[in-house]
Amino acid sequence: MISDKLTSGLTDKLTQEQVEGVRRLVEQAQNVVILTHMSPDGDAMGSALALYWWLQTSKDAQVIVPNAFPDFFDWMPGADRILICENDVPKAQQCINDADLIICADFNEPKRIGQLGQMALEATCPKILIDHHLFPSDFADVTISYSDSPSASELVYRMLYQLGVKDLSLEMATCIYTGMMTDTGNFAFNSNHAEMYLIVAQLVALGVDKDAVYNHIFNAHTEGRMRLVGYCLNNKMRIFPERHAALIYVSGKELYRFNFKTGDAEGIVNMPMQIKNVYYSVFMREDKVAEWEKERANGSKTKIKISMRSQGDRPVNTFCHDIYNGGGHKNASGGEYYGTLTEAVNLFLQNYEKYFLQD
Ligand SMILES: [Mn+2]
Repeated sequence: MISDKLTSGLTDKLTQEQVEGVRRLVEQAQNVVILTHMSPDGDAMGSALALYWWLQTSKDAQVIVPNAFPDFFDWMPGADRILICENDVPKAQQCINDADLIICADFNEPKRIGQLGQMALEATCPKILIDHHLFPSDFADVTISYSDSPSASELVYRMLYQLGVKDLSLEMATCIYTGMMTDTGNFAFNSNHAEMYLIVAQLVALGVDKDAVYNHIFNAHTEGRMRLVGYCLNNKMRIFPERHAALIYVSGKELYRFNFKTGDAEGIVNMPMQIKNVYYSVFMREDKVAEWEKERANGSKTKIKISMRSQGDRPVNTFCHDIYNGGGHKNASGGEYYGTLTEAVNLFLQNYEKYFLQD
């Protein structure tokens, strides 16, 4: 049970209209599908699975993700019940056809999640969006979008709290904690929010083993990943001192040498910022063009995935938006480029001085 002692001081973030909207749509639904974003991270998994554990006590609930999630999320409660759309498109379509409510967690635009997003847009049932990315598209019946919230998982907690859900199960609490922890780099960025720690206190009181969650996520890498990190930092990192920037780019061939698996590149983009005076970091890697992307790829066989990070008042989302058809948060953004790695790197070299501050 949520203890009043630990939550006194927690303000209501959601409006009454949002809370009542969710209450009404959830009450009316029997078959709920929960969707989250491509290449699911801890917050995507955490927010979606927390919603799943909440709903499954009284309804049929199914989490569907567009593509596979990294192995280091296998331990999460409910991870084994997730449907991966890419592996079984007809089944995903069937679930969406049967749904009488769709909840979208941790993404702002259905078109960003490939064919699964298209299915969701075409579905006639009501939709709820719960997210913390900028510029949500207007497709949901209830839109809970707060870009100042550090994680979608925290918004799920706040929503449940405001709905008056008092008995959070350990599964729900663990999933919410995982999302809060991963989207803040274990409370190292986006984490100057006093109320965040009231929620963490509550989750720990509910039984979450936060040390174990940390170990599951941060101390569970493959040997290949560890060696890839070493290679990237030693052989591939370029520093641009006059713009306080670092760039790492790796080809598919290089990744193959390290037995690359989904999730193995996670967090590499953050590492160059451990260097004094480096405030911008860019990581690029080659990827295959997925089936559903073929049209967008316009004949290209490779896609370059671009991640950018920055510190403080140095936005990277405009760079990602303007040059790499992406976007995201001010200090954490991503984009993509269909073509060769060299072309993507050249675009960076041609533009970084325009977007990155000198001091
Ligand atoms: Mn998130």
